[in-house]
Amino acid sequence: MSLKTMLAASAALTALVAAAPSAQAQGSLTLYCSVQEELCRAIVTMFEKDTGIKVAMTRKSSGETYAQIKAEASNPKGDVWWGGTGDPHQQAAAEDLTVEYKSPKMGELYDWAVRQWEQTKGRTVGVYSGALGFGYNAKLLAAKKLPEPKCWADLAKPEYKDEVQVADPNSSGTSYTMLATIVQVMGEDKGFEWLKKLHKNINQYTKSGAAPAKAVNLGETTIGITFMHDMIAEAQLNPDIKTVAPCEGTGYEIGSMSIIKDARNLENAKKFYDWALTPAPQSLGAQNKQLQTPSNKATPLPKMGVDLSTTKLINYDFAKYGSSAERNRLLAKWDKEVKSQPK
Ligand code: S7P
Repeated sequence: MSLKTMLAASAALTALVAAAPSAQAQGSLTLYCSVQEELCRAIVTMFEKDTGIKVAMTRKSSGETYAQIKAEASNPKGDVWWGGTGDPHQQAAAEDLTVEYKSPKMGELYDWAVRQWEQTKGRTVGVYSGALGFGYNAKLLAAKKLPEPKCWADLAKPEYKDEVQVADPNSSGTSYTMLATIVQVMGEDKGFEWLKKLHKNINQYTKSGAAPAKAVNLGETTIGITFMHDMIAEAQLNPDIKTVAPCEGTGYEIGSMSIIKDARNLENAKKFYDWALTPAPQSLGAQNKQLQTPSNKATPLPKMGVDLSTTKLINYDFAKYGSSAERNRLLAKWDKEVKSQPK
């Protein structure tokens, strides 16, 4: 190779390196992610590619992530908490575990996402929403000669003994949404009576909220209580799965995002926050069979997702059920009066 060719090649290489975002130069970000693993990974890959910022990601359920951030409060290790139900994000905001931030992207979001931000004085913002429901494996139901459940009330009937699966509300945001929904639909006394009867029908309290949908698909349980979008995702793989919007009406989540207080990589946390509110990353849900409704108005709605405008939703009181006092009280009551009871 001649000297001229070598110099030209070296100049081209220098230009290429300067143009590509370098992970080294852009620094890093520690992300706590509370949706399903596939979507967490897809988010990380796209963000690293778009920005050159290297991401260390941990996936945990919503309640678990909240507990981790609280436990790490004197020495925070995470920068951003992305996804997971809104209630524990609200609790983290109320307990000063997360910080206020106003993204320039706020104007592009649906009102429900902005309301989440306003209610927490700027400490958490809506990234998607989704309605709670349940689903069943129609083949198993028919084989067991069981009637089709249509309402929350049905799930507590004795004929469904050991046929229902739901997550533990301490670890799972999905299941806490169920607990808060039932209390709002039935009133607290009747709601806890229902939860005690349901307890007799539960074959397993899982750690993760979406696990019962996978178990319905595999035939490990006849009925599973999850967000409807998680059940629909499994129904795409197994046509025997039927998804139900409960007849009494149902609660819903504002899946949220927060910046952790004393984040070590605050500037990169803000970059991630702004980026995560744009349509390209918000479209990754639909591409990864995660069918929540994204919060940026310009993001296409997932084709198979739940139309929230036609679903019978309750007027979920996010301020009350996301408050520390109420969430702690309800979980402690559920542990004492429901989970610890014999079946
Ligand atoms: O699978 C997506 C999703 O349903 O999971 C999130 C959930 O909080 C994480 O699971 P846990 O119930 O185990 O906390 C929801 O926010 C999201 O829609």
